[in-house]
Amino acid sequence: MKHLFASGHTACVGCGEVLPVIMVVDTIGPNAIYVSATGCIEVFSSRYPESAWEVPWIHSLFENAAAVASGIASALKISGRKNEAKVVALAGDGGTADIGLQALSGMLERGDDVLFVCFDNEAYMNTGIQRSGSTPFAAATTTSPAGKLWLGKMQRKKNVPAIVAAHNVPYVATASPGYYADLKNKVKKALTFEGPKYIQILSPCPLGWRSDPAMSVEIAKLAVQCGLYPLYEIVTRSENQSGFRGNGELRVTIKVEKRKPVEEYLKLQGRFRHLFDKPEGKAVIQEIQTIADENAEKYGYGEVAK
Ligand SMILES: Cc1ncc(C[n+]2csc(CCOP(=O)(O)OP(=O)(O)O)c2C)c(N)n1
Ligand SMILES: [Mg+2]
Repeated sequence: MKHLFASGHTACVGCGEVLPVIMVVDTIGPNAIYVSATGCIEVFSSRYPESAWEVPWIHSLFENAAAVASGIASALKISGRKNEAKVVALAGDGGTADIGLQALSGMLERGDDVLFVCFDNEAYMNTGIQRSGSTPFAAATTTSPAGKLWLGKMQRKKNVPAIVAAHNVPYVATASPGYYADLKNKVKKALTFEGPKYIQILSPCPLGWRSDPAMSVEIAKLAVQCGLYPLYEIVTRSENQSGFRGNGELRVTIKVEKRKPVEEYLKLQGRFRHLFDKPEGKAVIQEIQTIADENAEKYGYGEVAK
């Protein structure tokens, strides 16, 4: 099969971000126009004078992928060509949760016909692993280091899917490259709705997470299985092309009956190593377990398997 995102790109070995990019692009097919915010995706796909994109693609700024995508959607609408191409915005977690949040909120509130996909590698990776609003609690980054005063990031991860859902848009989902069928279903389903759609995909980064490049898919699975990255969708009361109408409730798509302890996920990543090396780390791991336990209660996941 010929991929619409071609080989020869410059993503790192084991990159857990290029993998879901390929999954998303192949699922959507050729009739789409893509907008990439500045970030790893733009950098590894478009080293001048080459491009990995076999479909129309525009690079925007770090902060305005949603605004550029809105403009394209409006242009298609006004020229009577809106059925010819889907408009898809791609951004990292920094370009979504932090600097791009204002443009994203505007796009959502106006109801523009765009699928916005956030590739959540949980830091600003392209510029050297700086913390973002989406970096999880206690992860070490270059701007939330582990040392005498700090044990990694002191704040919890921002819940962007909940912020998006608060705009009452047709479709919101989380996904993981560890669950390809689920990810594909969500992309397909999202595109059956007119208006703004949002999918946030966990994207393991061997460089920034200091993990084994061969383990990216396994880590993407473990995040779900320990309850730290629950997979769900929220369909609002809007109706899709086939007459399907959501009830606005959150639906868990990957159920986890027996949860893994968070240690199993954390210990594979150097960004959490200080929690195992320092005596104070034990209480922090317990705090992370509490976050997973709270998620389990909220999303109906089972107990931790002993
Ligand atoms: C206004 C502005 N500030 C800072 C930058 C530098 N910059 C480019 S990409 C980036 C981080 C991107 O992080 P993220 O959106 O998470 O994508 P990733 O690289 O992790 O895939 C930064 C800080 C910029 N391009 N524009
Ligand atoms: Mg990032």
